[in-house]
Amino acid sequence: MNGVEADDLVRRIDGFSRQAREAVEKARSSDDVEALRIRAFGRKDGYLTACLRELPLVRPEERRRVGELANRVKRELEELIERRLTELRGQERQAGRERLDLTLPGRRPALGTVHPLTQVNDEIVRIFMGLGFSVADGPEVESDYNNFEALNIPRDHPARDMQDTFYLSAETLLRTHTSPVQIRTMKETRPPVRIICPGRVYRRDADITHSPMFHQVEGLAVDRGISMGDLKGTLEVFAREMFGERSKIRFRPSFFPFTEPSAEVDVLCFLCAGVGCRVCKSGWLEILGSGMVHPQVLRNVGYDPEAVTGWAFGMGVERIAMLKYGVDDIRLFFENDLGFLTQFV
Ligand code: 2NM
Repeated sequence: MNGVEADDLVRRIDGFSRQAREAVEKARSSDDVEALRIRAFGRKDGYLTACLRELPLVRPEERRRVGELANRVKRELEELIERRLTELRGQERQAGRERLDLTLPGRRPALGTVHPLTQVNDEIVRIFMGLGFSVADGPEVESDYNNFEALNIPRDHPARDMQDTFYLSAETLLRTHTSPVQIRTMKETRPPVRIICPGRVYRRDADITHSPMFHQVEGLAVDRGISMGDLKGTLEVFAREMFGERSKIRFRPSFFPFTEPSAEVDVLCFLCAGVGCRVCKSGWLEILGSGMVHPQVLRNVGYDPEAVTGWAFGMGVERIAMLKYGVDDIRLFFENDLGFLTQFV
């Protein structure tokens, strides 16, 4: 076998070492560095591997010098490669985290829908605002006086039973209707008064058509010469706007302690036009209660029933919504089931 010149081998190792260091420093990716590692140390074709394989061919007295050089270059290059790999992998991890593809379609946020009770409430309010009514509100925790006494509901009236009212103490309760807002307004302001009072009310009652908390809109008009004819005309406009152009209403005599005379108001069924169907049965749908404000109620708020008259009405928002949308269980409005709620777009 031919010998190998020690100096020649040293020159090749030194030359490779310089080139390899420069290439590792300049490498732009960890993959490039891995490729350099294989070019240097690969078992088959690695440059330094090949140089070390030639070592036995160097004259014995020079082998040690060349061998030490080769091993130092190998150690130092390995260290350099390790350092550079750590550095580049760190940069690549960071860049991966920050990479954004701006051409991807955005994630659509789920949009909410307006609750059907809110829709119906807002529609009722809108109609009466168009007729010149103002919105009034008041507390849900009320005095027994404003909720009952002022409204001419005597101590022994059935509506006073613990069955119906959530009492907080002997004198305070959760309002059972929004009428106390009207009492407050009348006590504070002189006629003319034209207000509607939307809001939550509470009654001890729960089945498929009753919820312990529900919503009402009550209306009130007080002025000189206000008549039942004004009430009927106002409610006709309301019915046409709420239930359609061809709506008809009728008054049925009724009784409330706070109105005299009193009437329940029905709308001709908008589904079957009065023929009789699953929803209306008789052809008419009861939508609200109303009447001329009782003279005693007017006196209770400091009005003179000889000088002014007024009418009032009250309706349940849930009831109107159930009729309008054909919902047969009031609890659906309070379960927050999106399958139900998203049907009211
Ligand atoms: C109803 C029916 C009839 C009503 C009366 C009053 C007040 F305060 F003026 F006396 N507010 N609301 C009234 C009248 C409410 O609900 C079925």
